[in-house]
Amino acid sequence: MINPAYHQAEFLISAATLKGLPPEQGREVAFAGRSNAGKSSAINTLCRQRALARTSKTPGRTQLINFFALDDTRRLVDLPGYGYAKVPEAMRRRWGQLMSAYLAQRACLRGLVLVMDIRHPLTPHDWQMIGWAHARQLPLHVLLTKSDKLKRGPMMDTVRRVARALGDDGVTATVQPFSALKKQGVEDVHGVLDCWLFDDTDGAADGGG
Ligand SMILES: Nc1nc2c(ncn2[C@@H]2O[C@H](COP(=O)(O)OP(=O)(O)O)[C@@H](O)[C@H]2O)c(=O)[nH]1
Ligand SMILES: [Mg+2]
Repeated sequence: MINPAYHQAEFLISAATLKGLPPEQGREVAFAGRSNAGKSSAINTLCRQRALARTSKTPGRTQLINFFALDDTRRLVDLPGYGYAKVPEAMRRRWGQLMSAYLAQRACLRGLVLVMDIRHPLTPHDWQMIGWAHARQLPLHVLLTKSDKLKRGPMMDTVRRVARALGDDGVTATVQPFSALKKQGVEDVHGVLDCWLFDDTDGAADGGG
């Protein structure tokens, strides 16, 4: 059973700078990935909404952090995409500063979902995101999306290969195939998100004081 909160997700705010972030209350989970990897499609699929996070065929235009509220205390965050060749150097630098600061400083951030096209995993920018998450021991879950593009054998080979590459690098992460198109792997992601956003059994304070 999928938590109905996802279905009720609503756009909250877009932030272009750290100053524009919503207050540090409750919990949030961020989605990162290169432009066109399928991040917005994944968020829409997970929330069972068609156009919550806009999906686009012309990537690289926006550098906004988009917040979606599940309820008063829980948010999904669509981070600006990266790796788009035509982005000017100054914009790329600005992206790096914004991402590294957000990932390092955002205390209510409970986990990072890294979305990678299963046909093009682990680009240098992906490793950068992984490094920033690892630096603060932020839980990491990898979605190898567009899994509908591969047959089952190559799909599972890629899942194992990515998991091994992360492990070899000393990174703790869970890895799964996902398809927004075929709705594959949706329940697995929800299991992870529920744990990060809704689970109270770890005794972690929820900013309630
Ligand atoms: N075949 C397939 N295409 C997908 C999937 N997810 C996203 N796409 C397509 O990939 C393109 C980029 O998706 P989008 O969600 O906008 O990527 P974003 O830039 O990471 O937010 C769009 O044309 C989507 O329709 C998927 O699971 N399977
Ligand atoms: Mg997007």
